[in-house]
Amino acid sequence: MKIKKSLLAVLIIAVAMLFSGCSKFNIEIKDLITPPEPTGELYEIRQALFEYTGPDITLRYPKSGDWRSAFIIEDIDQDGVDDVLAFYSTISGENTTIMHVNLITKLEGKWVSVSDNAVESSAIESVEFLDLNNDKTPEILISWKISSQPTDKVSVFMFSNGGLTLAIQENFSHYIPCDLSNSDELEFVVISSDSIAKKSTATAYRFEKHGVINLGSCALDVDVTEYSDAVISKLSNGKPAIYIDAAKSTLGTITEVLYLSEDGMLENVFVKENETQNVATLRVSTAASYDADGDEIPEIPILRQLPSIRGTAEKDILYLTEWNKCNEQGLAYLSSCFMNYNDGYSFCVDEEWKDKFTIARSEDLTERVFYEYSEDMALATHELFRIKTLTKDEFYYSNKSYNDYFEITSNDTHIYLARINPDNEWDIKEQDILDRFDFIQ
Ligand SMILES: [Ca+2]
Ligand SMILES: [Ca+2]
Ligand SMILES: [Ca+2]
Repeated sequence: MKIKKSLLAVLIIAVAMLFSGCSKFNIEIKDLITPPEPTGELYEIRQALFEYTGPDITLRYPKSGDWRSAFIIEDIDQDGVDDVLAFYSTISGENTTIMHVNLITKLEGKWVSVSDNAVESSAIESVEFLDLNNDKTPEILISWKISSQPTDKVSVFMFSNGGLTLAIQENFSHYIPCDLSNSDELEFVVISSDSIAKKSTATAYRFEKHGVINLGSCALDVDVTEYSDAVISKLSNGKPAIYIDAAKSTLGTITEVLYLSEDGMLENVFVKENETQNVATLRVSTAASYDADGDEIPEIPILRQLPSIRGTAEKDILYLTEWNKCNEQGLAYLSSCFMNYNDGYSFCVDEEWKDKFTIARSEDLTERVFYEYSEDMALATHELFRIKTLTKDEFYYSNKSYNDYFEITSNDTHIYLARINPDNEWDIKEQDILDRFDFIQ
């Protein structure tokens, strides 16, 4: 009954405020209905935090990731006793928000705060647990939002002897835990890109049993506007490497490739010391690196413009993609393919075809027409073959006949047809088309 009465009182005040229009009651309803006080263990944990901090704190909740609570209760070192990470903020003298992570642990049956780490930041983005040094106790990765800076900050804490030790704290655009050295311990690569200061670097660390080793930094392209997710793979010689596609504003796309050199230092294949641009991998499109030959290692695309026989409008210009493997020296040519990302297929061409053909779109855009072409041909008129993409509905229910086409393949939604010019001078056969066609995965 008592509960009902107090709820009624809250409602009366809330309704009165809604209709009063009086600005001096600048209180929101959420301030009047406070969440229930925790009981039992959580109450004792909260009290342990307040004993350390005093009452003037705000509990904070990680904004993304798997761990979203202000109190993460987890037996981090698996000694049978729960450990608690508590997140809160305070305001410092100049109205600066300071985020804290507080470690609370149970000593002789009583919860007590044992360490506190503070970072000037506006929010806690995420918390992650990952065993970087392979000692069976996870390291604690915390991302902090820094509202005054273009990049966020990541802290890595090691949990040892019942306390938290700050191992590294860096501004970052991406961080990539990966094994670059084929060892038990993971390397931890931090990509830090500051477009205002025009400085981009990657720094690698190795987490060992009792500490961290800095494996050096290397330059990255300074004009990158956005990084894609990193792909952890290998160079063509089998050495572990990280591939990161990145957009360079309107200029196109590049791929940064990072690995550890023979002396164990971080290297970028395409941006050497004192360089600022990744020139070798720049392509005027959004084409991503892609495993073009199925060996589970990405290849890097370089685009070659095909002669346009329709005009110079953007829609009339098509490209042949050269796929390249990557080794420590740079790019190594693999193959040339026409990539139709729109329709989801690739068509790879023979070396002897190069510079002797071009491709045009049909008027209705469903076809790509391959022509014999050479520079002394004023106009490509010798059609070799064409590839057509149709939805299954278009194919089965339209009045059009495709009797002079043959089916290359189909998937759940589309059917892929080809028509060979019977007068083509290259003696192209159906099997030649089938052998070179593939879906883009
Ligand atoms: Ca524990
Ligand atoms: Ca560990
Ligand atoms: Ca590959």
